Amino acid sequence: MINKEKKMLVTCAFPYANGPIHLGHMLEHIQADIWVRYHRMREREVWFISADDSHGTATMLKAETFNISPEKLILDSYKQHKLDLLNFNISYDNYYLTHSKENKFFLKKIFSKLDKKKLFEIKVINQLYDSKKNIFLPDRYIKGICPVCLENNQYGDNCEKCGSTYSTMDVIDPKSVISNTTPVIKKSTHLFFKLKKFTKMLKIWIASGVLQKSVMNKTKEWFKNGLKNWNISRDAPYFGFKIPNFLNKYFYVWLDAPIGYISTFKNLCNKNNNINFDEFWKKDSTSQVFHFIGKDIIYFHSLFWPAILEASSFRKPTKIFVHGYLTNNGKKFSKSKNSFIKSSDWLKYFNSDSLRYYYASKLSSTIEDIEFDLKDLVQRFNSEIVNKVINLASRNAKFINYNFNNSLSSSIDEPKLFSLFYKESNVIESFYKKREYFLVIKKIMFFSDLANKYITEQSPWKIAKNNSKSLKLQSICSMGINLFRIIIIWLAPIMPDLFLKVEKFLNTKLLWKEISIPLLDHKISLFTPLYKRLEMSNTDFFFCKKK
Ligand code: NOT
Ligand code: ZN
Repeated sequence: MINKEKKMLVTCAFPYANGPIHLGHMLEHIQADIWVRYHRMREREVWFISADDSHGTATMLKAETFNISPEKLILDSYKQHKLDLLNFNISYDNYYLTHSKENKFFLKKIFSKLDKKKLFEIKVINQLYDSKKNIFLPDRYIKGICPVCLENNQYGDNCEKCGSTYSTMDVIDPKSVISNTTPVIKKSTHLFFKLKKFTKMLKIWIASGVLQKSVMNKTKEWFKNGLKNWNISRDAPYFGFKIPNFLNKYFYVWLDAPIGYISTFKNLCNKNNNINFDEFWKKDSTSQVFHFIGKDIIYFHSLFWPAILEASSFRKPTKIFVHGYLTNNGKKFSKSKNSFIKSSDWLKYFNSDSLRYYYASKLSSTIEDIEFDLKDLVQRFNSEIVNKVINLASRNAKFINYNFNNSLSSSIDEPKLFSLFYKESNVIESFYKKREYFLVIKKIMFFSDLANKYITEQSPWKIAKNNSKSLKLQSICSMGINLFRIIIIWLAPIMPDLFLKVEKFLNTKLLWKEISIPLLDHKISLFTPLYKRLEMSNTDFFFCKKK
């Protein structure tokens, strides 16, 4: 029976089609997947979706460099990305793409609603234009000297050295990244969404507790400076959806990307008759919508997106969960030149649970960055998962398997210790709900130590020497296996592969709601090593190439 609490829709930000899925992306997909798996285990109705972000100048230019059409590029990426995510057990109910008929449909519908409400203004603006390549240059395709601190080689809209943001028009000695020529200034007509009109609504909405505190404080600065209307059009050549009745103009990728949350869900509803689209997206929906995003795209999700939803009479998100960056030596993972690991490369050397475990052990509900340290990961997986958790099973299983014909005892050796364990579930539940996964891991390690200490004190190997069939021996080892079972139920949202292996080993389904019921008079399977230790060898290449 599905539980009666509100239905949930959970999303991750859409990875761009123009690059591979890397370990930076995985931080978010894993964070969200753990949360979703936890709620599913508690029998909540939860739908989990994401998609490829197909459109934009970068996709178009990337396709050009490969000499293929953007359509081919995005389909190839889509297939690969979907597989990459699946290989990390990210349990999407639907992983779609924004270049879809559903997305076009909702984009047009929303656009025409906004247009009827006169929420666009037309403005002629100056923009930098690459006259060799015949293309208007997005900010990211301009490099030059920072107008604030005079640092060389900075992007067209912000300086990585001093952190200032500025208009591309102010960059000193700008160069086109595409052709390395000096761009010229050219006028072009654009459509601006009147974001300013939504200032009051957004202030109230943000104050209603939809954001973490630190994120909310960030938005205060934006309100202080006044919200600016938002350019939602782009000049041809562009890869995206065309704007109706506006010659040679396309919708900016950042307008159709969030609409992808709606259209990806719609595509899921088309495939599954048990889900009611309106129940999730109509204005007064009582279902919940949660977006997991990185801190670089707060502006889009806390201002543009709710304003668009309000204007087009859809519901707004229940909460937006923002996380920090994955860093290596303090630098953002995807940017720093020597720390770029594709998720498909990871799996050539390591299992997916190891990364999931490492991230969980560092993830909290804050927006602090998370430092990735491969040595630390290997060491923790080996000492915590292999030496503590798995060892707890192996040291007890061998007696149950060989001395007792796989049978667990008919009573619990130390009921008090057993109840001490399962009663801690409440605490672990609240850590999961609050996304304080590092606390989940701390607790689990504390209890793994406790379980191992119990076994060491009881020393079943000593009893076995004198009486290899003694009931006491069976009961101690069964106790060890039962404590292991609780630990694995707690770990399930984090380590789904391990969880499945243990279900086979214990020869039963492991359910959260049955955590307090021990396995007694029950036959387990033969124990086989669940995970080997990770080795550091042959991984040097991880940190030296960026494609
Ligand atoms: N592709 C974007 C990025 O920054 C994220 C798009 C988020 C998708 O990687 N949905 N929305 N909004
Ligand atoms: Zn600067």
